[in-house]
Amino acid sequence: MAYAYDDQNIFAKILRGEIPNKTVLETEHTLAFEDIRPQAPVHVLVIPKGAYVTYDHFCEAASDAELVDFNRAVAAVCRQMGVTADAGEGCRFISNAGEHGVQEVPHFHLHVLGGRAMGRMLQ
Ligand code: IU
Repeated sequence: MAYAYDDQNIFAKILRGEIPNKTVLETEHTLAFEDIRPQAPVHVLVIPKGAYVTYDHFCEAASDAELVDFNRAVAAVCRQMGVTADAGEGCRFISNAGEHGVQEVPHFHLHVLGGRAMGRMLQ
């Protein structure tokens, strides 16, 4: 099996500029924007500009430049939003994948959630 990317998904449309977004940060290979249904005071989605479906797909298929750019962008978003665990109160990173992960949008995205205590997820 190989990942098939649906270029009609909503984040592909955002990346093509067909749908507006509230951009938090943009780099060569990465876009970060506010989630439209925020689950916390800080709820930013960080996405690669490339056509990747899930986190593992991104890790498998992206170039080193894309991987580094994405991860540095995540760190920059956390700094910018004040949710690092050193200067701020920390945050939660989530990425849903596929059916069991209950992924709604089939373009890889990392949720950065902060600004409130998240509660324990794993027991
Ligand atoms: P998920 O990880 O695929 O389950 O989450 C998709 C997220 O994308 C979810 O938090 C939505 O609120 C968010 N979102 C958005 O920010 N803009 C949109 O146009 C749509 C979904 I559709």
